[in-house]
Amino acid sequence: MTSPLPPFDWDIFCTVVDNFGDIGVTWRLARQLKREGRIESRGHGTSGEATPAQDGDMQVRLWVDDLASFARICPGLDPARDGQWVDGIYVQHWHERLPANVVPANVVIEAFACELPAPFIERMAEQSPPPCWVNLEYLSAESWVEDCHGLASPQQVGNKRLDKFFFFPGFTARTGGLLCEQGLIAERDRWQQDEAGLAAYWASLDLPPQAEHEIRVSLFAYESEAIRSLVIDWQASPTRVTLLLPLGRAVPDVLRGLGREGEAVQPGDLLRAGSLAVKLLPMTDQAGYDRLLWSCDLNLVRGEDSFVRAQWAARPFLWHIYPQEEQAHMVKLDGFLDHYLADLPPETASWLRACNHALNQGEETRELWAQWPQYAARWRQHGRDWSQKLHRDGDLVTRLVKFLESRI
Ligand code: TRH
Repeated sequence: MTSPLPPFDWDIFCTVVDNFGDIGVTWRLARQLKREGRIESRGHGTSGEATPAQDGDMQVRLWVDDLASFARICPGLDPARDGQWVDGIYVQHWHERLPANVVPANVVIEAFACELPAPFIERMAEQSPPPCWVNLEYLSAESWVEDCHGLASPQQVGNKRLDKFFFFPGFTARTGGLLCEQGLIAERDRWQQDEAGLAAYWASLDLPPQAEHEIRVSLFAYESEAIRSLVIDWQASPTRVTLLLPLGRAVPDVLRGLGREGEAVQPGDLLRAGSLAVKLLPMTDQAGYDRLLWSCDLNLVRGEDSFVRAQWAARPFLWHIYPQEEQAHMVKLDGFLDHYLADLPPETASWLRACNHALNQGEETRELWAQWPQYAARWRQHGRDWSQKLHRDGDLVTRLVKFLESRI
């Protein structure tokens, strides 16, 4: 017999548009809300019996339309099941038919403007009081975000009016901030200071400890000619470079740079050419990916969630932004760089901007990479300063809870 479901505190709806970002963000959000998402003025909290929630934890249900993609970053998930508990979160496969007698949670989040099912909205309107309804938007550093963050959009449902609130992640105090779990920064610091632990980590990937002057780079990006170009530069580098490469869309460009176009590769393979060693990695869960970012000297990241995690890694990173029509993404990239580079000397800032542009526009990197030794130390320090600055105004879940408390 299956156990009855508890009343839920949070419902999160996610459609997987493509890749792993939509599910990456919502899965991370779900787990953080479970631990840190208590809203003081409301909540049925922990009344469920046969559920894995621990005392004080919130009950969170995550609705996902594509469980196969989700399973790539969550090995514990069974894509064949309609409903299941994973890490204390109830994961519900979201398809056309809603489960019978579904009761909406106190707070309902639609991620990235995915449309909630009409019957579910009707159930929301039947609740008294109705749930808080939040649309969690994509992350952008553009200035208009501050004006739109927190706005309500009235929705007529039958004869009831429900407000839907727009919640924008962002980089300033007047936005919703960035996802960052409590304790993450301390855990990162411990990891980065633990030399024996780092050596054990590299050994677990079949790699020796990092040599003096060796550069370790992780690469999780989209297709780009700049990657082929960097791989050529790294082969000719005066110092050793090790590239950590999770299997994915950037692999063909790396192979072209190595002159091994079209070769079949698999996780665990180690390819050597000149000063460069390329280690192919499997995709891991999100915690494993964090550890990779924390361990490298430079991280090439993409989309939204890996981009944010690279900032919490406090190390140099380049952002391959999700491409949009008519180069709209370049405006967003520059919007971010305006913030990120604001405190750097102009020469360093313009080099860093050029590196990001080169990755995104698929340009030659030889002259830019040649300047790495000149800027690397300053950039590394900047990574730490930037992560501290971002953390100062509070993380997204703290801000979301405060926002909802002020509206209930
Ligand atoms: O995968 P992305 O490119 O995702 C997206 C989506 O395409 C989305 O539609 C788009 O709107 C958005 O980008 C901007 O990049 P992202 O956001 O970095 O997500 C990758 C996730 O995968 C992130 O949560 C980290 C995770 N990951 C792992 O868990 N393990 C791994 O080994 C790796 C490499 C990544």
